[in-house]
Amino acid sequence: MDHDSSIAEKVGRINCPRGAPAVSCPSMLTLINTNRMMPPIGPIGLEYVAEAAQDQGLDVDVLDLCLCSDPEAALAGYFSSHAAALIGLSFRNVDDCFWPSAQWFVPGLASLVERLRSLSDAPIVIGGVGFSTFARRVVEATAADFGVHGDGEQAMVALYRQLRNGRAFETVDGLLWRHDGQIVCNQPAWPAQLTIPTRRRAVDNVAYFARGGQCGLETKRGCDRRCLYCADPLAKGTHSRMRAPKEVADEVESLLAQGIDVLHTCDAEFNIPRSHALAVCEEFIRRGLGRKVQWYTYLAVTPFDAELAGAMKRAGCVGINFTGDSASEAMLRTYRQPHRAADLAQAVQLCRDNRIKVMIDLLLGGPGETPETVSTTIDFVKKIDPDCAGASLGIRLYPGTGMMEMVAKEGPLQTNPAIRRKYSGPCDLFRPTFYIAPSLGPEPARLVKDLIAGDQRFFEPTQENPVAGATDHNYNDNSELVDAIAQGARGAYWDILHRLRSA
Ligand code: B12
Ligand code: SF4
Repeated sequence: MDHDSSIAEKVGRINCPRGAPAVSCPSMLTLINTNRMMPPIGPIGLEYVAEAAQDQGLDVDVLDLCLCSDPEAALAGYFSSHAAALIGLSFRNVDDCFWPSAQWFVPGLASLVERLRSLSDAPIVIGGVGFSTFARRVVEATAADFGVHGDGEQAMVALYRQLRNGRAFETVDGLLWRHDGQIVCNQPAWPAQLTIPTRRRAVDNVAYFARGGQCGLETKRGCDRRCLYCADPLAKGTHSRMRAPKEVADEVESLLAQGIDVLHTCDAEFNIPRSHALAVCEEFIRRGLGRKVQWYTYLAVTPFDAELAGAMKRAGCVGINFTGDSASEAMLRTYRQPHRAADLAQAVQLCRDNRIKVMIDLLLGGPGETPETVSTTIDFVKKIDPDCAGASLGIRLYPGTGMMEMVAKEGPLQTNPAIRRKYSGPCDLFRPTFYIAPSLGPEPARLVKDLIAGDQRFFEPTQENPVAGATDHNYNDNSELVDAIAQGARGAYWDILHRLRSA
């Protein structure tokens, strides 16, 4: 379906008086989805922000560049007839975190900001999970007026109001703003209890379901663990912040009412904490949602037990992607994972017992990884027999993580043989920069492939010089997935790829 046939199709008007000419709304908050990766993932963060702003009485337009075949024409068309008071851009992915693809999206965002300056005088604010990982750097690189680190629902409304009246920007949680030529960064608030609108009408979720094969929803934000490499606690908060199970179930019903019945959670890990995961499942079961919806989720390997697995199955869970990382005792300790290889085996068995499909995400090549530890992991995973295992090779380095403290002890980044990157000049973590333990040799992907030895349950790492036609589990512009979804496939991408391979 081509959504470019008329501007009205690309712009979700969610709070303008019916029939009023658009230019009569100079108070408009215009929110733009900048993520055009295919298959398309709905901009759920932007949607929550839009509906929260609407609930606070703001006039909101959502301009979704992902659903346009010609974004430039969509932008020009929109701003020729609409006057925005404030423009908000969502920036989900700074890069694709996938070595050796290593695609960086900041230059595209900077060009978009520049183009918007030529179309509108409205101030520009950027937010999103990718944004929050590198907030100051993104504001600097794009010359945006503002940024929001962390939750956007309250911050966006607060910024909008301060722009209209008062300009007390220091009162807006998580705001980045300019003062006397400096960028000032307010602390994010990380509210303990999350209350988010549940309507899910601000973006065209039906189109996302048709083209993306599933839609997201969140049950919680943040994470209280500190896995060595992970930036989630920095971007989303250092504690789990929960939504009421009733609210989550209401949202599932809103999506079901639109014909969307395959979902993917957007929590860091659904089972942290376990009690909340169970409470969400119980609410789904109480409402009979388990018979109407199928959902996939990310889970930490522990806590996971028969009671939780059974409740998840009855609540509609059909697939779990475990943050397995490794099955080598040494590597699990290095990654600061609380689980052990035996927990992985039990997790797979519990999924089998409950007929839940199971994927294990591996993270190969971290500090101290050797051919022997990789071999231990791959052999163990083969033995415990999940449906799929993602053999990711190369760890994306983020400032502020334990990984960076560890890597710093190895000496300067610039001369560290473990660093892999596709750009020249000084090492800069803002750009896609990866770590692969040098002891895996000059061709680490080859080594991992040889150990996998053609086992179809594994998604192999991409080689540094990929051969034409090679397929992988990078979801960045993955035409295999795009085609399968167009032909009706639904589900988590690993499950769709697995089904394609097994066909
Ligand atoms: C679930 C998930 C997936 C699922 C998505 C399922 C679905 N239907 O949504 C799947 C598996 C498909 C997936 C795929 C990918 N993902 Co992913 N994913 C996530 C995860 C766990 C949740 C994202 C999410 O929706 N969060 C919930 C929403 C509500 O939060 P939010 O977007 O942050 O929005 C809030 C704020 O940021 C802010 N906000 C958002 N927009 C705006 C705009 C304005 C103006 C303002 C003021 C505020 C604001 O307000 C919102 C509400 O408070 C995140 C990690 C995380 N914990 O967030 C990774 C994450 C976003 N993914 C990531 C990556 C790299 C990818 C892939 C590129 C991987 C790949 N190579 O295949 C693809 C990209 C797919 C695509 N088309 O974009 C990275 C991005 C890191 C980076 N360097 O930028 C993350 C951060 C994980 C990580 N740490 O590595 N992903
Ligand atoms: S990898 Fe998962 S459990 Fe570990 S810190 Fe990140 S989100 Fe939390």
